Amino acid sequence: MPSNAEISRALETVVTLMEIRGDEHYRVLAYQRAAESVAAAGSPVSDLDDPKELPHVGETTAEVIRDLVADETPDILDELMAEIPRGLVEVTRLPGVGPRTAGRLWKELDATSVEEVAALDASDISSLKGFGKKSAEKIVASAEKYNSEERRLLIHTATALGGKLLDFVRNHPATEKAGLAGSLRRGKETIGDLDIVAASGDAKSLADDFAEAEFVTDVVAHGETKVSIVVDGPDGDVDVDLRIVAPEAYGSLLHHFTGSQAHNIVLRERAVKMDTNISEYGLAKAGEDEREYIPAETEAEIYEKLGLAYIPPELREDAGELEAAEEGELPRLVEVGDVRGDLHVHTNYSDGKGTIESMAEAAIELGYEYLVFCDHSQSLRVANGLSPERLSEKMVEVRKVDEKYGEIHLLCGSEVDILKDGSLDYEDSLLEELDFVVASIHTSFQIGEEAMTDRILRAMNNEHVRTIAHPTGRVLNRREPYEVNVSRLIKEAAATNTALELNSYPDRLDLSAPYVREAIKAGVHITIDTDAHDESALSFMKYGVTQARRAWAGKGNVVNCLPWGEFEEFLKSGK
Ligand code: DGT
Ligand code: CA
Ligand code: CA
Ligand code: ZN
Repeated sequence: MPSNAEISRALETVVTLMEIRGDEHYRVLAYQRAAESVAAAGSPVSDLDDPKELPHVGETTAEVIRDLVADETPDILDELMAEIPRGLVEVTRLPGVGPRTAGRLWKELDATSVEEVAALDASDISSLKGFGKKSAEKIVASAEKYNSEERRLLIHTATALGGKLLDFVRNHPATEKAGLAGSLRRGKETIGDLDIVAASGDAKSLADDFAEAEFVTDVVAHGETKVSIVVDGPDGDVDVDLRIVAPEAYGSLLHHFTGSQAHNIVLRERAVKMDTNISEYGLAKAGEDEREYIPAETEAEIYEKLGLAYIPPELREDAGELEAAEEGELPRLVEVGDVRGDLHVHTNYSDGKGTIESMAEAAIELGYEYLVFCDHSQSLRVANGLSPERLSEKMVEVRKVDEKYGEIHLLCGSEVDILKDGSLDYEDSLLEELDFVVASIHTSFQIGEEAMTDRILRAMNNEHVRTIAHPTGRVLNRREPYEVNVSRLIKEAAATNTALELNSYPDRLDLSAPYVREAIKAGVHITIDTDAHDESALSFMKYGVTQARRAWAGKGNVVNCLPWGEFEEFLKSGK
């Protein structure tokens, strides 16, 4: 049965498509109001006898809602989708282009996709009624930028695809050892191409079979020790490189193709000072030729020979790791197993799919000691944000369900919207009753850097706000961060004893690792949260932990690595 949030989103899609088509305002408004009514409804719309019981829902929109509840595509949506070129929805995502503008670019200039908008002359657009020269130039420029942006794989996609290909290599009879290398092994938030390394005594048979595997859509290069192929990813072509060496040189190969290139360069420079050459074949005394290289079977040997502690892949970015490894000052990095709870998850009270029970049981499976439910607040109606009354009801229910489970402590919090002026979406008296408050921004993104920074600083100064969720609002491959001065946020977080979130959702990973590192240096604690909207998303924690590792974080920097007793103390003692 579709949730209210899903029904509301479908109605919003109708609104967008009608606007692209140029329908009359009053007709569009009916769907807009219905979408809002569904989002604001206190109980599942699918339980109603008649959707017309909802405010602002008349016979036409009620019919559409009935179809949606029955999981059928409403006629109006079929009709709109048949009529409107698919690429136009993407056009509406360009900054400064709403659905009505997208519709006019289509009807008056025949542009039906971002590519085609990028190919327009700004003067064609400004010749249309109602467009200025500046806004026309902005539209073309943002379409050009949108296109030229290299689409990189999200870590979740790369991990799944990389895992599948690695399984093939590992299961091949000629393979002795194999692993993922490159940016995926370093845990970068997005991945350009996949790199796999393997050790084998019969490289040719592995190379030949890999090049002919069923997942290959194109072979770019096929040698005895190197194969480059293309596979079909969820969003298009993905390049994959496989390199094969004899088992005794596996460490050298793995190290070389893990990179980063910048790390390899500074390591090579250090080796040269020690009269040593380093390459993908191994180490050699300066002046010797390639055949004299002594291969390394493990990466640890390489660092050891160069007088360094082992450097974990996440730190190999030429960001001070060599100095720290030399001084024995590398941090002990946080691990997934250090995490004791998740402080920001949703339920079907707002826009989540799970219930309090189902999310609790999934958290118990992960061995957590505590779980904090943070549904959306009242003004975020598209996400079915909770009215104060529903939040109070939910508090009662969380406490009741908590009694049922001895294995875990269930807490009731909220993801409270930070309104445009920096005030919060609930009264202080209500926030005070909650166990934990996450504050974040979901609306009014374009208010300028100074206003946005001040807005978040004001929220940090509320005594109940314990962490700021996804502090820059970026959505990878889709939305730039809003303009905000992160260094000022970090300073104020330190001054007000507010934590900053590292959101583990694969398309957020926000704060990004360099900022998390800056925050840690300033003494700010971070919360690594999944923002899960269903049970399976609780497993995204690993992606947040990987980014925290890239930020040199130890478990002492992470609030939700505290064991329950200390976390309880953290809650009680306030800011
Ligand atoms: P990506 O694929 O853009 O996300 O980033 P990486 O780091 O996986 O880069 P990639 O796939 O070009 O190369 C994998 C590793 O190979 C890289 O981290 C360092 C190593 N490497 C060795 N020689 C070179 C070289 O000449 N150029 C580059 N780019 N990498 C090299
Ligand atoms: Ca790569
Ligand atoms: Ca590569
Ligand atoms: Zn959230």
